[in-house]
Amino acid sequence: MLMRYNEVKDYGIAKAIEGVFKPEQVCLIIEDLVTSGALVLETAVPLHTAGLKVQDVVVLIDQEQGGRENLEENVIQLHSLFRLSEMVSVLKKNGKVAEETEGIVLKFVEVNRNVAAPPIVSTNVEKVRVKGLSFEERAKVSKNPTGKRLFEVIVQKQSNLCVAADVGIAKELLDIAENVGLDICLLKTHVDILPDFTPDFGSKLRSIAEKHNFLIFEDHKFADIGNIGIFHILDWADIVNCHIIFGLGIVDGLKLKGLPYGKGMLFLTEISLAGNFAKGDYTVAAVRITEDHSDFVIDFISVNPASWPRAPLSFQATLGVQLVIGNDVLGQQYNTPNSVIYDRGSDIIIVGRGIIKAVNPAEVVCEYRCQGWDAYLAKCSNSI
Ligand code: S5P
Repeated sequence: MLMRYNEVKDYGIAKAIEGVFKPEQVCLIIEDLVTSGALVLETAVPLHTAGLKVQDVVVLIDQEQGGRENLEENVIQLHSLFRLSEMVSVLKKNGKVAEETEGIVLKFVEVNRNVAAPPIVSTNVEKVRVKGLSFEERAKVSKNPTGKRLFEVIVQKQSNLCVAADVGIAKELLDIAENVGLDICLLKTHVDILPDFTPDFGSKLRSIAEKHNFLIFEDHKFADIGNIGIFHILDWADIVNCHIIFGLGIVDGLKLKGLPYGKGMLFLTEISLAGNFAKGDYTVAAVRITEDHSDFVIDFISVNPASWPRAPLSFQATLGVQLVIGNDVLGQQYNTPNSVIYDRGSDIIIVGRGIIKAVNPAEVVCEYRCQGWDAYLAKCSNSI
């Protein structure tokens, strides 16, 4: 009998799984109910990582919201004692629930039957290797023009490094862009932290981007319905991002304004800061949106790509990267370029303070770039 914990704590057993087992043993998952299957998949990942074989799950009730199909897609068979629709009909037949209740439940089942396949969302995953597509292949299949360009730039420059230029003033940002530009494929900006922003900032940054052949990603984290605001971001940024805490209107709004100019979006699906809420249903909904807007959404900003069943096909950019594993006082959780790209299957590393706070950013940027690219090459040659 094994227990799986939702979080790995730094006290107690400090492990995701508790119990006695040997690698290669078959492990049966037991749950009370299954809806979309996300929770079962979340449980399966650390078991699988620990070397156990997970092929079946037994549940009391199948709520018929796509769980059976989603689990099958991940080679796990669902065995349920009852299906929700059958159960409510038996209860109704025996006078235990009213006809109206039966109607509500059956309607619920019908409406939710096709819940999209969830990603496995787990922060406990450490080493699940994912081979993934090469950037050349991604450039061929990308439906968004900026996405295509980004992949081409990555190949041309042999760099899957994005620098997060979180600096205090615009002049400093332009200096960083100039210093690291040759080694990066993407520069991430936070324009609203620049007190000396002037309307010519965008054109200055664009000319550096064109000189050094990198793209610009404004990390504005849009949320409210598509108002681009005073920074004229779409004039100079190639890529923007958003989250959907306020609903889906923001994606349509940004797409309406950005897609005619060929702009793209990276969607915030997981967050690297401790205690964040971008998990579970949020991440499932975010994945569904990217599928519905693949002409605009280049793909995801994520933390644990290896824990997603579709990781090999989706493109992921991951934050929280430094040359050593650790945390900062604000809850940032750092992993190394190799662990992010090779172990977790991400595609691009986004590095902030590891580079911009270094004594010599121009030197350190080469180290990150080499480590990121070597990990990518190793991932591509890894036959899984
Ligand atoms: O999940 C996230 C999402 C973002 S956009 N975690 C993050 O850290 N970020 C941003 O990435 C954060 O706002 C910062 O700009 C950068 C990470 O910087 P670093 O200095 O911790 O590498």
